[in-house]
Amino acid sequence: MHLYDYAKSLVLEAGNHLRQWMTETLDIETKSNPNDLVTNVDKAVEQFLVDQITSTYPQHQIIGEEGHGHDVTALEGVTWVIDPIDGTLNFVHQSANFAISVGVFKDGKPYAGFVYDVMADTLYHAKAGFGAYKNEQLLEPIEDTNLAQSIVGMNANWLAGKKISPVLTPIIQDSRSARAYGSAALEIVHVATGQLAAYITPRLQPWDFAGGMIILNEVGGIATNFIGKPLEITHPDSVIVANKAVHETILNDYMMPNYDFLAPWHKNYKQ
Ligand code: 2AM
Ligand code: CA
Repeated sequence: MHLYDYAKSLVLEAGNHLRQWMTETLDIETKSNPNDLVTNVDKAVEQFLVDQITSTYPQHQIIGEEGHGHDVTALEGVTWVIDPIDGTLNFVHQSANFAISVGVFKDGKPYAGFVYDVMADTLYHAKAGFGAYKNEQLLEPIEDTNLAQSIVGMNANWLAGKKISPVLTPIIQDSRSARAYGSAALEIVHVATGQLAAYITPRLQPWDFAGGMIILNEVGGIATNFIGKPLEITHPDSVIVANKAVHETILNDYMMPNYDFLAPWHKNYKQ
């Protein structure tokens, strides 16, 4: 079977298991802090994906949120970047609004992206160079907007007294309104469908953005960090994803004037 078709079937199969497993016992643990949760289902979905991929393609590399391949630096061959549940807090508190996110890279270059909104049964998918789809529907290229007429995705926690709020608050003030969905992968595909004009967040891991970024590329969306550098799957980064015009406005008018504050912000990302 073709790698793209294999990956697409695998993501859907993982979603089927997930819907079944979430009806069984849920064990919740904390990770880095009391609000950073992981469940037995996150771990089981990642293990399922890893077991399937390694038995089919033993030579492929896998980077996964729940422990696989965090030390991967060389990107020769095929690399899968997996988040078994993006939006774990939504999974735990809402039993909805979370996604399985998978990005597949060949020699470090985007090959295919999948973001599966499991409870809505909506699969966003793209093979690089062949367009992006929401289920069977081809997505149109996204249109430019003005920030003043744009809805911007941003998690309100970043605005609530955090050091970076002086940089981010003016963007929200100058936009039409802000929204927060709680799953970076879903917010990125909402930019790809045009439902959001931008999604901005000061820190994401590669598995949060890898799948969505490949889908976004296919509809002409732009993804960089806060100082205009491309996102890479070997390290975490700040993220601006947006249509071309809004991306340019956010980067040039709001981020670059704060360059001296923002450049050191990224230093401790490469640990
Ligand atoms: P998660 O659910 O897999 O943890 C919430 O705003 C979004 O940001 C989710 O996609 C969440 O992923 C991600 N996220 C939350 N805290 C994060 C952190 N400290 N670093 C990177 N990503 C984070
Ligand atoms: Ca995640």
